[in-house]
Amino acid sequence: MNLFDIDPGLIEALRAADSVAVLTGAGISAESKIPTFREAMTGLWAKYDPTELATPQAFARDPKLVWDWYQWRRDLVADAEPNPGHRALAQMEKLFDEFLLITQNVDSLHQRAGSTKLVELHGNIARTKCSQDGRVVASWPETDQTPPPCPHCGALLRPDVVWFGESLPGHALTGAMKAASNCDVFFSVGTSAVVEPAASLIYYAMNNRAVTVEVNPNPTAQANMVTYALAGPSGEVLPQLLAALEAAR
Ligand code: BV8
Repeated sequence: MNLFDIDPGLIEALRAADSVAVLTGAGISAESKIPTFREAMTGLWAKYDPTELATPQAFARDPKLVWDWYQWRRDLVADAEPNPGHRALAQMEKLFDEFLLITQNVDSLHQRAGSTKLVELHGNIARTKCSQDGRVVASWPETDQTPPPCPHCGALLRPDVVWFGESLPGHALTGAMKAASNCDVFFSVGTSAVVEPAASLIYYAMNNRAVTVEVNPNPTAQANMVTYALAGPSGEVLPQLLAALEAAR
């Protein structure tokens, strides 16, 4: 993907924009060597379907299996570094009066890249909470029990992420919907745009007549309705977009 591939119309729209919203999915962390959600099931986990494993039912049925899966993913995330795509978005937030990064990812890589104007729609794998009262637990006594018991009430601890069938954090979803409804340019980066309600945020932007942009090496079902479909890896496309924007300012 070369600089000239980025349509001057998109640069013009960004130059004129007061408000930008960006939705990201697992694809933006692919170049940080974190497998995307559907690829995540490699090796030991190849025989499980993530949409089956990331559920309250799976945790009730086999809490150790689910806890161990998240431990495996925590280790993947701990070894990962933000990539140029994460860093470009951290820069982009400084260029607009209003900017919100809406991530479906639970890997903290946006925060580690320096993004501050951010909502996490699906929680964060680094946080652990009590499965009974939802209270976040920062530490617990050493135990050979897996999952460990909550130090406050003894119920099982679980990752502080949103499982399928669970509601999203109200403040995060409200903030995301507001940003999508009011933005001049909406980006959908590294997401297969399948999981709801995140996948519907683009419609709020379109209803507000925003310019919409997809960044994905594999066009999604939404590719034929966006204003610009940038078919490339976000770790290359976003830095080039940022360079073109800064050159035009
Ligand atoms: C809910 C945390 C209300 C856990 C995750 C309509 C309305 C409401 C709900 C539903 C609905 N229809 C269906 C539902 C139910 C369900 C749902 O959406 N099901 C799907 C399977 C159809 N939704 C829910 O349950 C949500 N809750 O709506 O609450 C409610 C309450 C009670 C009862 C009913 C409803 C909760 C959903 C949240 C689930 N939790 N994560 C964890 O991580 O373990 S979802 C998880 O999967 C991720 O967070 C992410 O959201 C999703 C994976 O999607 P992507 O991020 O897009 O990743 P994917 O691998 O799919 O795609 C990667 C993309 O990157 C690809 O396109 C690829 O081409 C691209 N790519 C690859 N390399 C690169 C790249 N792009 C750029 N650069 C690269 N280098």
